[in-house]
Order: sequence, then C-alpha cells, then structure tokens
Amino acid sequence: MNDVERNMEISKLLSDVEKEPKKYHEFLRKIDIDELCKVDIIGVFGSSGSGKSSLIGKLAKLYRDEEKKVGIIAIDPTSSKSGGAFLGDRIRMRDLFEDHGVFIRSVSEKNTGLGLNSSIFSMVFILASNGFEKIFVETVGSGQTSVDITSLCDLSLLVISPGSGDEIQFMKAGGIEQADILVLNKSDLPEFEFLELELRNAMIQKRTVRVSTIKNENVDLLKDEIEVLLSKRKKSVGYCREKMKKRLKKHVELILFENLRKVLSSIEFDLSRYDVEMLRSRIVEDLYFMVKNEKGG
Ligand SMILES: Nc1nc2c(ncn2[C@@H]2O[C@H](COP(=O)(O)OP(=O)(O)OP(=O)(O)O)[C@@H](O)[C@H]2O)c(=O)[nH]1
Ligand SMILES: [Mg+2]
Repeated sequence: MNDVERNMEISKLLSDVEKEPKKYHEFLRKIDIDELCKVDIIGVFGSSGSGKSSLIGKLAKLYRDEEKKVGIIAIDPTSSKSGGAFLGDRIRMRDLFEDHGVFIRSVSEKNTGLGLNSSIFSMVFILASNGFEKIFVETVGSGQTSVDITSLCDLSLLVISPGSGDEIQFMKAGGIEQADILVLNKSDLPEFEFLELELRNAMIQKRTVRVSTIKNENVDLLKDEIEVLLSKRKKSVGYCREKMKKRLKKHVELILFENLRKVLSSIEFDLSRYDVEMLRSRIVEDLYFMVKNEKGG
C-alpha cells in the first residue's frame, strides 16, 4: 500500500470509528500496545496565535527530512466559529499538506469544555498503529486542557510569545508543571526582550528554548532537545505500559463523560420544576436505561 492509499484508508477508518463505536472496539482489541509505545506523541499547547501550528510545521519538516511519518491533530476550541484558523494553517503548512507522509486533521473539541474528547484518543491510536512515528497534538490553552493533554502525550511543549503575560503569571502560580519544554517563540520580534525579562522576573525554572519559527531559527535545536528527552523517558523501565495505562484511563473517562452528557441532554423536561430528590431519581433512571440500551436490552 502506498502513502496515498494508506492515508485514504486512515481517513475512512477515522470516519467509521466516529459513526460506529463497534468498529473502534474491534480496532482497539487488535492493537499491539508495545508497538504503539514506540510512537512519540507530542503535545503542543499555548495561547492562540503563539505560533503552535507554525512550529509544528517546522518540526514536522525536520522529521520528514529523516523520512519519519508525521501525524498532526489540531484541536479547535469549540468557541472558534470559523474555519479561519485551519485555512491559515493550510497556507502556513502548504508543503506538508502536499506531502503524503504527513496526515493532518483539524478536529473540534466538541463542547466537552475539556479541550479534548474521546475521538482525539481514537485518532491518535489509529495514526500510531498505521506507521506514523511522530504525532503532534495541538491545542489552545494552558490550564486544565494541558493537564488532560499531558495524559495522552509522551512530551509536551508550551509555546509562548511576546504578549503571553497571562501564561507567565499562570506558570508562576505553579500551574504549568506539566509542560516539559517551554518554547519562547518569535525571537525575531523586538518585543521579545520583554518576554525574556518577564520570565526572568518570574524566576521560572524550566527547560527553555528560544526560537523564531518564521526565520526557522533554533527549531533544529528544539528538535534535538525533544529527542533527548523522549529517548530518556522511553528508556526508563515500565514507562510505556504505565503511560498507555494513563492514556486508556483518560480515554475511558472521556467516553463516560460524553455518554453522560448525551443522557442528560436527552432529558426533555423543565428541570427547574423538580426538587433535588426527584432530580436524583430521574438521573438514576435515565442512566439505568442508558446502560440497558448499551447492552442491547
Ligand atoms: N514574527 C513572528 N511571527 C510568527 C512566528 N511564528 C508564528 N508567527 C506568526 O504568528 C501568527 C500565529 O501563528 P500560528 O502558527 O497560527 O499560531 P497558533 O498558536 O497555531 O494559533 P492558533 O491555532 O490560532 O491558536 C501567524 O501570523 C504566524 O505567521 C515567529 O517566529 N515570528
Ligand atoms: Mg494553530
């Protein structure tokens, strides 16, 4: 099978899985967990416009130069109404869109409010078991979202650029422990020195790499850092299976959460009319029906 055929096959599998959970169960039953462990999943988060997509584009290019296959999943926050960001990415990552060794998908967060959903996990697993060696997951935000994304990824990058004052405050409050590498992007801009100053004042101890994505400066250095960290992590005994367990746990949590929401939204009556006890029994009943229906009963 060549790359084009394989990509078409993956696209089909992805949409089948969306429509029919059973297909996903079949797929999941067959995957080789140890094989999956060899794939590197890299999370990239940070505020909107910090340069995440541009950076992923440049990193992907470096991996493509080594003939590694690259998957990119960009999660759009539900609030972004237009396809503008994605179209922009199409322009910024034009070379990649034409490269069949790269698989790019833009997915919606689907109103979970968590910055991710269960189908992102399925996508990652599907790409990982189809020969993609490096998988990037891009997501906006750096709060709880990034915590959840970390459970999926082997390594995560927080991208900040001039004007990311809020994030620095957040980091200072200890909120960003989960980022492995802090990427200071847009070093070509004159305002960059303020970013450095702000960071120095906040006294944040974190592995940091300064890059200019637009000028392609230091992106290779960042890639080296990523590789060193990944190989160190993957060499540690029991890492892969433990990580996989964390991923599957989060995956299960998301599936439960999404099903629960479905049930709640199907309760079509004015909830405000009910008292606490009645609401409780209503939920219990509906859950009971959901479980029964799932079993085909
Ligand atoms: N000057 C400068 N601009 C950059 C650099 N990297 C990215 N940009 C610009 O910053 C803007 C946002 O870049 P994106 O890569 O789309 O940022 P993003 O974080 O993916 O944005 P969202 O997906 O909307 O959250 C674009 O106009 C880029 O051209 C850089 O290193 N220097
Ligand atoms: Mg982007």
